[in-house]
Amino acid sequence: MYRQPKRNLTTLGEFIIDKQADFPFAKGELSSLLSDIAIAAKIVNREVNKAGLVNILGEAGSENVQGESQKKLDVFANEQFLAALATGGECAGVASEENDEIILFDGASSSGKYIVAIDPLDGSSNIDVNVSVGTIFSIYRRKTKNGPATVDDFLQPGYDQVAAGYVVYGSSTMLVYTTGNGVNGFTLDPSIGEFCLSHPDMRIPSGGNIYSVNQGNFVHFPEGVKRYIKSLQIDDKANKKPYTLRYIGSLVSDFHRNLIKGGIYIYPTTLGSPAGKLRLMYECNPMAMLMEQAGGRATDGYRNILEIEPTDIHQRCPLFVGSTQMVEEAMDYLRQYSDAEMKPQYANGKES
Ligand code: AHM
Repeated sequence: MYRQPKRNLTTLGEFIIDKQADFPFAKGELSSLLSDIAIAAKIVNREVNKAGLVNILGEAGSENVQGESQKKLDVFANEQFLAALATGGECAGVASEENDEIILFDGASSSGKYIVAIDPLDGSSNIDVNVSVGTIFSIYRRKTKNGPATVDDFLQPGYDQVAAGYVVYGSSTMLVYTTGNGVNGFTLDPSIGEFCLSHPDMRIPSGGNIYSVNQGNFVHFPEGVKRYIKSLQIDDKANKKPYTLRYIGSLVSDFHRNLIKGGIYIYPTTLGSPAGKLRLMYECNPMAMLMEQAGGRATDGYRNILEIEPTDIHQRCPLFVGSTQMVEEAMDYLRQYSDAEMKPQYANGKES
């Protein structure tokens, strides 16, 4: 008789199918969508890994919607994710950092149940110096039932996300995702070409001693943020201060480290960017869902990120995300020291 050998390895594909069994009426569309994203991520990973070897570095000669020059890998990553989602049939359209307007798919995909917001290659200024970059994605059930999706299908608050995740192309490549039932991390084993479960049920420590912020902008920060940062730098051994500053400038990498070790990532409003720098729909919302699912917090300094009603697919938003105690302490400083003008300027739904 065949004796099945003990196998400790769970691939992402097996895990997704296994989880789908928890929902007897699920038709497997979300599972397929996640698998499509994972396949595109492997292709992007292959190119990121050889970025120094082939002639793929440098400007692609075009500008993205934010007026930033695009690197070739941004363009490549965008194309890969769009192609994977367009052919999968479950996704009706995509809002991408690289495209001014939403992209709507035709054929069978036009009636797909889901829409995706994505930053195909976040932190792309780090590519040509061999520093980790990432992909961030957010999945919603579309609101309209028939016909092509509309912009309104995309403008849903973060609490309506059905899944969110990121891929970090780092010293090893990981895909971390949630469908609202905890956070699980998978490391790509290049020898078999599979993401394998390596970080089950990820939980962020409630406190930490790492803070991540672009301190070069300190002079332009709200008073509350300045005072909070100063409070982390005092000599106070009993409270493990001064804390450690770690800032890669690649949201996915900074987030990933803080998720594992405990810490806070801050990108506040600044004098020059009164609504912050990061994008609500494909940077802040997915990270906020992941962080809440891992037991942490994500706010704009005053309110929960996931409650914000978006009015524009490329809307900006300040971000305070990480260990609950740290985020709440930062919010206390903002409430105490920052006057109303420094609140993010989209209170009436409009970014200024
Ligand atoms: P990008 O989409 O142009 O890559 O910008 C997003 C990145 C984040 O990954 C990172 O946390 C932040 O911008 C860094 O900004 P700064 O250079 O202003 O500190």
